Amino acid sequence: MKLDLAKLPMAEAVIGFLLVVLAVTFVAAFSAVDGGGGESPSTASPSPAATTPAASPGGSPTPGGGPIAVTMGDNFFDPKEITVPAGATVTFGLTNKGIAVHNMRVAGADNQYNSDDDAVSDPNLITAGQKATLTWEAPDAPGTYDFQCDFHLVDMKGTITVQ
Ligand SMILES: [Cu+2]
Repeated sequence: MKLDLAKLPMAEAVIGFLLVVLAVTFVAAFSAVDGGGGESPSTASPSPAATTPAASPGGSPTPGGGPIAVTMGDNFFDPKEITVPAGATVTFGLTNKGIAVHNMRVAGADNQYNSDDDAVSDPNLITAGQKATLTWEAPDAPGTYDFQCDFHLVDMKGTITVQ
């Protein structure tokens, strides 16, 4: 009996305390929504997906402008047909959106691979998700010049039209 008498007021105190906490929490939550107090960090607008101005999309050649965006997939280039002005120094902005390792090699003015005038992406091995660049001096002579991925010779190739 003594235990019960001792416990009962304790239980009441605990329940009362919890009710007070509950009430305070409710009032605080309500006032936060209503008043929008400066202390509340939840009102700060979370914008994790802020629009980051990436390299100009579209992949359209921009003579004399920024890099020409070329996407690498498994196993293809997009675009695979590119047109640049004769004699121009063009930079390709490469992005490997595939899983496999890729690269880009442009046959030079002789349109032969692995001769001295090839242009190769930097870095030469572009892993999944990685970006790279390739700067190429377009020949003065109009024509069509081949490019390829050294790792996927059969199906990963394209042409650059110099005009
Ligand atoms: Cu490849």
